Amino acid sequence: MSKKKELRIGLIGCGFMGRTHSNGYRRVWNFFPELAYKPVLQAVCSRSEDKVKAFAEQWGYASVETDWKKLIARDDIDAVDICTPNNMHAEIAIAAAAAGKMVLCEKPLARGLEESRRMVEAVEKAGVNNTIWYNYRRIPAVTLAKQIIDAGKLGRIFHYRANFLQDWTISADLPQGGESLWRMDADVAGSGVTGDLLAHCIDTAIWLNGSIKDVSAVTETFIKERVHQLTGKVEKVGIDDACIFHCHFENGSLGLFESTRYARGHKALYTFEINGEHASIRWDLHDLNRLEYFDHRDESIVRGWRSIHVTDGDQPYMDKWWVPGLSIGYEHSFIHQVADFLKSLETGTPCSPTFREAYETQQVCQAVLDSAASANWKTVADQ
Ligand code: SOE
Repeated sequence: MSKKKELRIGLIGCGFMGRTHSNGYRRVWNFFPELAYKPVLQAVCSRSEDKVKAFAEQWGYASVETDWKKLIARDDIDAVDICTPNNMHAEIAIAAAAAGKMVLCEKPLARGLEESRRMVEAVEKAGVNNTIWYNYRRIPAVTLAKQIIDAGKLGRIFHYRANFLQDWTISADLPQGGESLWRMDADVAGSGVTGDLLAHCIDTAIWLNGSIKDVSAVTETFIKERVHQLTGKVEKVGIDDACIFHCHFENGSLGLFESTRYARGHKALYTFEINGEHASIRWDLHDLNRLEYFDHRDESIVRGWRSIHVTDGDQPYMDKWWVPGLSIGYEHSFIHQVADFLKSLETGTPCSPTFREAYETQQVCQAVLDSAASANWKTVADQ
């Protein structure tokens, strides 16, 4: 008989992110057996009864709901996990917090700052545990980058560069809106690549290199009108298809960020490079177990970029997996996030990024969008 404490999960939304999170809940206790808490897949909710029943069967949820308000009202749910489109995050999170549930919410926190503020207030007022799924922090090579920077190995940091490139919206025939293409609909998503992709880059950047002070951005919407799936009419496209911004970090370094859904050949290429006084590091999602490191203090005859295959038990999270030399994948970052959330319940420390921490990413996103709209520099703290 298990002595673990149960954390009964109520998942809302069963799309792509519902799958990644469910996989995390299912696998965590096989690989993190020391944790005191064990997730229990108590209920899943989606408006379509057929869809939610099939999802529950596939992933092992004990029950289904078709109305998220009913799921939140249940007294056999401890934590609500929000995997809906962005326009539902605020309403669900605020109601869940008011009902005393812990809240885990898929990124970005919300569509904009007003919703984000209300969400932070709600979880803090209710005193419930909360976190946002910025999963890339928990890829071992990225976590190792954090350890290297915090150990001071790079020295003073001069440059932070990040890209997130995709190519899935190039066709002018692609409609906007509706269930599968809500990321193309500004009313539902809040923004385009800024909130969807750059938000990841900004979260990682703040975590690795500290706060961003001010930004100057340009955005472009290459295809101005598209058929809307819900209305059947040709409607103006409100999202940013591409966004480039540069910035000052509070530590004095310069940042350069680019994201687009129009980079033919790139499906999900997230990369970053950081250049410091003594050393540089770079990382690439397509080779996610590798961290590249250059240290100028190495003896000159062997100086060069080191390719660190992050699979050793001494490296972050890797003592939990196979044996040194064997790689893990994208899905493991979500398993690590579940493990860290469960650990945070045991230790009583917040699971980063909390809603409040993710609010700073929202402020940067807003400054970026405002800067692009006004063709002016924007100060993040003014948002
Ligand atoms: C968009 O295509 C997307 O799925 C994002 O919504 C995710 O957050 C990102 O990790 C991968 O790309």
